Amino acid sequence: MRYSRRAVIRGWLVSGAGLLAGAGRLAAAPSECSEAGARLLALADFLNEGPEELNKATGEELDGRLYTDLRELNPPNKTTPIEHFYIRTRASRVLPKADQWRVQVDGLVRKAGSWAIRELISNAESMGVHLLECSGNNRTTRFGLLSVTSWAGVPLAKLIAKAELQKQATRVLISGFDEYVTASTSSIPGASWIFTLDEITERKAFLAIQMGGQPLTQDHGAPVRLLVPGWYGCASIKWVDRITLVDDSVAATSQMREFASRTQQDGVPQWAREYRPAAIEQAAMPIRVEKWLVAGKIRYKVVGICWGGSRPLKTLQVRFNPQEDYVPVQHFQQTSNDPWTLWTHDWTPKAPGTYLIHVGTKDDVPARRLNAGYYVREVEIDEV
Ligand SMILES: Nc1nc2c(c(=O)[nH]1)N[C@H]1C(S)=C(S)[C@@H](COP(=O)(O)O)O[C@H]1N2
Ligand SMILES: [Mo]
Repeated sequence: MRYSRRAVIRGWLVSGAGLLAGAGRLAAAPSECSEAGARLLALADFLNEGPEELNKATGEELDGRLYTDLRELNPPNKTTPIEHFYIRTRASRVLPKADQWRVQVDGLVRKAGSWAIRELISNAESMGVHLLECSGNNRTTRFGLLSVTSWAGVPLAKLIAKAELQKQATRVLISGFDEYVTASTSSIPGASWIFTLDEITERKAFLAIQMGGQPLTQDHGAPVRLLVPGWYGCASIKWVDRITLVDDSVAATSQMREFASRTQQDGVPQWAREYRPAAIEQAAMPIRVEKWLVAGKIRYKVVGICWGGSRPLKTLQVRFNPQEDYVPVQHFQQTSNDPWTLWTHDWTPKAPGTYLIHVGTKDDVPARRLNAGYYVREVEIDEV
């Protein structure tokens, strides 16, 4: 199928057919089909994924969330609108003011000191487009704890180097402001993570002060947050107020222990040195199933993403229901692992019914969640 804008707009206007759910709320048009007379009829909604409201911040402080509506993602635009970027914890009601904020640098350094926000701003540079995914992202949140945007900030390695490390310094503890008025039902307060100095350099971790071309919002960690590209969000500490150089003898933080199983550790590591990098392994899933009328026939088109991992995939395959065979995803080409890559696949189901869509790869790469069926999504097809 090829695409044109007019067909979609028409398709959008006639939407409302049987399996349509939520499409009317979408601001962005889905992919566009230019075959003569092609018309988008509806979006098939994913089943059994929980009733969460999308693209809207709810709750407060540690229990505050915003789930991104991934169905809106549409090429060539590959980023999440900034007001729809997911939020895993909302700002504290007692967060100190930005003009008094300082980021302290201490521990095993020769020049302990601190940075004011305006000093960080004047050292900020563009940091590129990066994906962030919460390690708790799953079906019950419609996989909406996953977003992409552009970032600006200061490389963490640069700040650390200015403090002049002592010889024993091998790791860095990043801590964020974490005092709240309300008690949480879902999270343990106390946000900090420990990295090796090599991890900081390899991942090009940075202190972000801008996202999507705008100053960070409080919910996203203003006045300053950490971003570790390619790692789960739990390591990207928000409201950073302290950078402490430490050695190999330090214990894992309470935040690291809280997220041990979600970042696929063996048990709950006691020491930072036993903790494996919280890197996102190769992942992929459908984000939208479009129902089209093309030359009098019903056609479906699956739009999806792949992300995570550390080298671009050669193969991506998709299977509809466990009884069917995997087939190669038709329109897939990956050049980089961060941010996500969009793919599409034309699909003609044999009969109405519910289908489990499983995306996988034949490449030999770490992909535990993907291979375990963690990102499988289910759709109902009402006519073929
Ligand atoms: N200080 C602090 N930083 C934090 C958290 C937190 O609760 N407190 N949550 C982490 C988690 S679990 C995730 S997934 C990301 C989410 O960042 P976002 O809300 O800007 O998307 O922030 C991380 N940084
Ligand atoms: Mo998270």
